[in-house]
Amino acid sequence: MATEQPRESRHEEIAAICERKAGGVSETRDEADKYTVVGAARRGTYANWLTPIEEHFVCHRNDIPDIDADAWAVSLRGDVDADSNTDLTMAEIRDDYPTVAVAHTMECAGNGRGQHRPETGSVQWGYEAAGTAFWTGTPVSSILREQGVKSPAGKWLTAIGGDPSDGDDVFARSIPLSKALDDCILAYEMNGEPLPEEHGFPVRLIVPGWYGVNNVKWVEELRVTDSMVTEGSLDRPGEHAYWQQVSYRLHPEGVEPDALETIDTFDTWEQLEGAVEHPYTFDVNVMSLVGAPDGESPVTPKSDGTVEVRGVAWAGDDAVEKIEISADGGESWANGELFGPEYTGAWRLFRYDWEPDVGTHRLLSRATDELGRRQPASISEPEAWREALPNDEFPWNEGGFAANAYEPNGVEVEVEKN
Ligand SMILES: Nc1nc2c(c(=O)[nH]1)N[C@H]1C(S)=C(S)[C@@H](COP(=O)(O)O)O[C@H]1N2
Ligand SMILES: [Mo]
Repeated sequence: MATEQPRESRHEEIAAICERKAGGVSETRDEADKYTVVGAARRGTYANWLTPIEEHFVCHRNDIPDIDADAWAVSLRGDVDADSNTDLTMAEIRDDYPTVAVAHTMECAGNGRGQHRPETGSVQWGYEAAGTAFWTGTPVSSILREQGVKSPAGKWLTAIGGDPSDGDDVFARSIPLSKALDDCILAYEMNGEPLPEEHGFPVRLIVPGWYGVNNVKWVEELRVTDSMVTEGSLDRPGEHAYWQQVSYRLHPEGVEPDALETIDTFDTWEQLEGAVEHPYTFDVNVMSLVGAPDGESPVTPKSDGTVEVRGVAWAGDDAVEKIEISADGGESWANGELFGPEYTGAWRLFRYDWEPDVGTHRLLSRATDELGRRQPASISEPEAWREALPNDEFPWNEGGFAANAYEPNGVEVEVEKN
């Protein structure tokens, strides 16, 4: 299958992106040499709420398409008004609908894959494939309402990327129509700048709080359907369902998940708890990262003996309720304080006044969301599947998706005498 082939041009693309991003990102190891993957170069990215474009990770499989924005159109297909199987130009998308901005924490579903033991292959992300930006664009609901789409019950929206496939697979991803109508947008700006080409110029889907893969870049078609994309369900050549039904699903080693037309539970964690046998990566699992101290240089406590620990915590489209910090390997935990902007789908900042002794310590952060889900300690052995979560472990899975264990993300900090 084409998706297993290395891609020659990725090295050039990565070099060009790193140059444009001026040191804010660095290349991530890709065992299979397929993806364009750069991640935040420094832990300090996670000491701030807004991620500058320069520090925002990039992840995609095919070459960035060469696009003439004036000629670009987004086709509306499927279960929409028959006489308006329309193609929307960029000018129409910008001018004929309300303009909104949403804050969204983008996290690649493969973030943390590099923490799986044994290794899983593919892109070996540590924690650097996450960032929060403001995305400006048009509500999907405004566009679809005009097409006569009203009730989302049981329906799906499939977004198709215009990136030229390396083989014959189409980059198509389906999300429940209820989510699409709730808060998704077609975005054409990122942090107030025109969308950079590597982030989806001229237009991409933003699915607030859901894993990166759902946020289709270079969107050329939106299709309202009764089921998720399955093989042969799009009226175009090529393989349609690879990115929805084969890749980006959680399963033990050697398992080929069944392609499903629909599921009732989109919450990734609920699927993982058993609601869906081999979960799809939709909303993001609860996660946190310490951004400061960053471990790159020693810290000196202030005159009152404290060091401010600062970071970010997120839980997809659920709210973060609690953040805890440990400096003794998880033996004891102290509550940190959540502060700063509070948008559905974007992370919160946290802080904690740490009173360390002189010496070297490893700081851990652990978040809990409003539904009481807490980051597990570590990633399990490959054999554990349903047994992992009750043991405070994240289940090792063959594709290395959706990991949110806290131990692998700890930071070693040297504290000097003040
Ligand atoms: N068309 C298209 N959209 C895509 C991809 C892709 O390969 N093709 N990669 C997805 C994945 S896996 C991720 S993690 C996000 C990353 O978005 P970013 O590069 O803007 O950070 O884009 C998603 N959208
Ligand atoms: Mo991703």
